[in-house]
Amino acid sequence: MPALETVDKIWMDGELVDWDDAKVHVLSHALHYGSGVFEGIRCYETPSGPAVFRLTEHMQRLGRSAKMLRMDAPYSPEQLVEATLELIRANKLPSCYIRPLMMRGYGVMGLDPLPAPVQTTIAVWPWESYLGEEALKSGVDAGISSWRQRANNSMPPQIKATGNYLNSSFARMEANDHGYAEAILLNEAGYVCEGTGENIFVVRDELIMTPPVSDGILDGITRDTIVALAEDLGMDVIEASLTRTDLYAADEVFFCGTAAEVVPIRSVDHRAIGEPGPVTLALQEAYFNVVRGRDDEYDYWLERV
Ligand code: PPE
Repeated sequence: MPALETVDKIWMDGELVDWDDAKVHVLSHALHYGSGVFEGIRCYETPSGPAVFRLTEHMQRLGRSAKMLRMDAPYSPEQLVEATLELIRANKLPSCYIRPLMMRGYGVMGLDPLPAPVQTTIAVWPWESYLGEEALKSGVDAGISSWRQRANNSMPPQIKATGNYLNSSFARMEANDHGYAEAILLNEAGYVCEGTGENIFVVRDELIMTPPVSDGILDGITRDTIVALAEDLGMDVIEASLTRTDLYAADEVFFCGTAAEVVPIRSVDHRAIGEPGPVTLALQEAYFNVVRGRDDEYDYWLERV
């Protein structure tokens, strides 16, 4: 695992600070109690310069996550969009991953987060596809986790809260131990939810299926993009609760997410799915065309730096 590739500046509450100076206190509330919300966004090189994919929608989701934690967001989505574009310009990056974070900071301890101040940061860095370039081409082996997905009434999966990801980390460590590239989490009822950092799609008999948000998943922006692109390509997409058997019996299965992009799954629990299939490859190509500014129809999803 390569170390993080550093850049010049990080945005902290309205200031651009040097990368090495972007620090918080060890008694920051979020470090102890997971009281933070975040986003993952990507900026791609396009023929008309760097552009951020669905930036406003990511910042709106951050606002919804903050609301769930009863954080009064100190910055509006529009202000965070501007801050992000300014930061990418300042770091002179042609493409990058973007990580906004809104967290309960330093000042009080104890479980009630409300008295703790809210701190907002945005960091950017060059980040290759999360599961690797080879994964995009050849697919990955995935395994169903023995850990269950966080539940709607304990740690709502629909929001991107930092504390939620302890659950993802349990599953990811176990998957690595078993030789899988990624885990697939089921909810307590046994239905398929998602990967540790990706949504999931299943293809069988030319029908594309993905779990509904109510089964306990993040309402992914890449997921939404894939649904739109599939419909454009004349493919049928439905939301359906899926069992592990639906995964084993699938013609194709793939993950999608901002960091991971669109990744074919070639086996689940040692049951072969096969080489990346035609639907996955068509959607992967369509996705890269959109994010890289090669599809005019979706130009409105690109926010230019
Ligand atoms: N589910 C989870 C649990 C998740 O974390 C992500 C994003 C998705 C689905 C896909 O959502 P979207 O990016 O809106 O399509 N995970 C982010 C963080 C990954 C990480 O490991 O860090 C991401 O992809 O940026």
